Amino acid sequence: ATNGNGNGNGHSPYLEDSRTGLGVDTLKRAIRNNLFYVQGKFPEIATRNDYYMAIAYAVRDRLLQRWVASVKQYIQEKHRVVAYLSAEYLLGPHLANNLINLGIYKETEQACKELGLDLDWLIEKEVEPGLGNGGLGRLAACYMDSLATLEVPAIGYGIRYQFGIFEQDIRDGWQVEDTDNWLRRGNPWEIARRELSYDIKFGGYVQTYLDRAGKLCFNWIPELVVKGVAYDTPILGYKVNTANTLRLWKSEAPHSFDFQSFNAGDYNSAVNSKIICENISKVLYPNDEQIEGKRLRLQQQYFFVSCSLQDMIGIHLRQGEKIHDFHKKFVVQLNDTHPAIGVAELMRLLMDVHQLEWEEAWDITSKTFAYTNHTLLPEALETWDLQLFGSVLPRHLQLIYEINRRFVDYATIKLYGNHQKISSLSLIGEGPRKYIKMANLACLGSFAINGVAALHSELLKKTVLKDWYELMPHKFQNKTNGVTPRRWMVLANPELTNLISSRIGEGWIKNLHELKGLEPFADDPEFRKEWMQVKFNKKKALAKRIKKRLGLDVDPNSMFDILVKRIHEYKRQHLKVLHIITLYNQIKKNPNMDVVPRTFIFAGKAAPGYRKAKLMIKLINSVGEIVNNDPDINGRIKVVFYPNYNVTNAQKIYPAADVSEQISTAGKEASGTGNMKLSLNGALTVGTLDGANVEIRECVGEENFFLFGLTADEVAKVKSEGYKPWDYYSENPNLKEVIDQINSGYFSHLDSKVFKELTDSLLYDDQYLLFADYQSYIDTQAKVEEAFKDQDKWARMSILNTARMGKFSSDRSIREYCDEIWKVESVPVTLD
Ligand code: GPK
Repeated sequence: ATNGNGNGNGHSPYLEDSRTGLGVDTLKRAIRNNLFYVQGKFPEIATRNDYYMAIAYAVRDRLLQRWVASVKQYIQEKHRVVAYLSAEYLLGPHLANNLINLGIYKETEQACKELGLDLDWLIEKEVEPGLGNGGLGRLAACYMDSLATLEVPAIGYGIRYQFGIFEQDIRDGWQVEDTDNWLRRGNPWEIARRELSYDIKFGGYVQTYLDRAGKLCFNWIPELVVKGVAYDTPILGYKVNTANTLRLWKSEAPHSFDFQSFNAGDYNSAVNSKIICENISKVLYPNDEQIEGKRLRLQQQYFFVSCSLQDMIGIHLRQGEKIHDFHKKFVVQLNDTHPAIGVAELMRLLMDVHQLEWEEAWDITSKTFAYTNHTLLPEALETWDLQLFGSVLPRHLQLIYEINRRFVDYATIKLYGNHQKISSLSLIGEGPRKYIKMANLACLGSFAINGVAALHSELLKKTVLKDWYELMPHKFQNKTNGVTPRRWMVLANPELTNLISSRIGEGWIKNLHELKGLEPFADDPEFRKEWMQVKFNKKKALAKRIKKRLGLDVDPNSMFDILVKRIHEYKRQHLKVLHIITLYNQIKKNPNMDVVPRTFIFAGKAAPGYRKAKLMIKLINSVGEIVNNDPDINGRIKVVFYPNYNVTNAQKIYPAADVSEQISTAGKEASGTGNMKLSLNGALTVGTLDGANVEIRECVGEENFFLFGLTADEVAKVKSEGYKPWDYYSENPNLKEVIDQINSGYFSHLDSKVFKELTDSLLYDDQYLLFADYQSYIDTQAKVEEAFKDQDKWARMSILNTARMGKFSSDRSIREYCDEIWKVESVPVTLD
């Protein structure tokens, strides 16, 4: 059998030389050369990292050939380009992915073998760039992969954080954070473009004056100037020659830095200012769906957006084009509101730097941007204190006032004195303190606005963006998220990839709809056997990791029931805990009962300042401690919290899942993408009708999906009628027992206070309706258990489930963005 790793590539012919050749011998020579000439080592003294670097540089040479060809062609042929602006890119390790996309995994494995090296062993230790928090950042990474694979000219712009998402450790059941020093051993995948840099201003004030022609001009005198330097990483498509650019900005002190204080002998303050400059790209904010209204965060956003827009304008003008046509060259996608300041910044650049008049500048700006919303949670909608905003970006505050003045004039006529609506649409919020509403800036400044799953896009129109929808319905679209099958199948699960390809060929890797061809094999007993054997092997491999990392024995024959994602109340990891305790109590009361052995696996990070989320982690571990060591349970149920959930670990977890838990309160999860990766890898979903779960269920069939809980409409209704969690508690003896047990200190060495904050918030508030969904969840889990008893039937369901996941490729999502928002076309790249 072949898999997607083999070199069945359709590359155009090229010269085979030592820096570009894809054959085993050439690769071997390249690795040896790099060890000597790049690392300065010979085999006797080379470390694992030296070898990793030697291979990485060999691969990079091959990427560069395609990258240079792509850039050359884009410049010569002046294609329209997508600029994806995102504060986060959760890329995951590069090496294996690049080998797969180059089509030389097998060859490299062989070359390593002949050199006495184990490629998998080298890949294992690669540090991943964790430049994102969760779904939003990972989506950006999947989209970069699909853009390149679909041969669409694109640049991803972002921040080169020196420290990415923190590393999570668990001590005494609590999350402990450690810094992510991902660059400490160097990064072979990036190229620093020292010559590509821009000055970014902060603070100060704005001078107003009349020029000789009597025109009103604005001169921003900053308090601080920072230099942004480009660091480029090539992003290669799957078995194509297209290699796009991910351009991340690093902040530095400008060259001429604070010469005055230096000359005046104030060396300390000169050094201090240098540190202030470097601080801007120092660290990723570890909050997911919770805003942090800090000055530095606003500075980060403006920093990368200004660098990026100046870069785009530079590219455009260097091609000999006119500034007036900027929107024809670039379409700029805003990944959430984090880069929304771009609307005001492009106005500034067009007017203050390129001398356009307001009307034309606004015309260009509002034809350039499109905005993706990723959440309905009100606490995630970005606002900036107006005073703070003005002190960081005084010129932009003026521009936003003027944008708003013109808009409110328009709205006042359109909405005929509906003051409430007008004030809700205003870019500026009133109250004890005024604030800037970034979502409103994004909506007004964009020609398209989209949600990330069908339900989410509908709810946007009915709730948080209702007024915008009514005023500008033509802007609203849906683009259901997707995930790249290259990383999440070919790379993470080569065994399943091989099995699938052995029956339907490899076409599905680029056209996921072809998975449909697997459907008939659900009736083939031999195929079912092989399918379950792959799953079993992946479970065994994960069990081994769990043993190694946590010293815990888990049985690969048990059901692997998996809940992995950021820890958040709305995602309801604690509902899963209520289920586990319920099951535990059942067994305790009836130790001989016939129970399907289950391993509950959790993983995910909590924002360091999010107390309840951290308490949820502690609860999971505390329950695990009791359950895992109770002789009455005798290993039949196990609870695992796998530390430091990241892309690397996710790649090991998804393929081992029997059950995928997608249990958010309906209406709260915008889409979810872990749901897609798990299902694609053959896990059956237990889920609410939330986010993309709705569409997954439609595709895989309701008979292959374990549905529970209130719908989004029902949630809204229950809340509006005055939800009383206490009633559910007092009327449901099992639920009451579970809550009382947690409160008694049963899981916390008789300390009854540890979880009080959590249980109180459930008993007296329960914003996310755990109690309302509890019984339905328990009943559904009983059905899961019944279904799992019939392994042959389970295999059939699992195969059909995967076979029907074709819609959820990020290739499909990106195709839709290209056709319906960006209006860009594929440009096949040829190597010369
Ligand atoms: C949404 F608003 C945010 C955010 O700040 N971070 C983040 O990861 C997620 N998201 C949603 O929660 C997911 O439902 C969604 O699949 C993902 O963004 C990508 O759209």
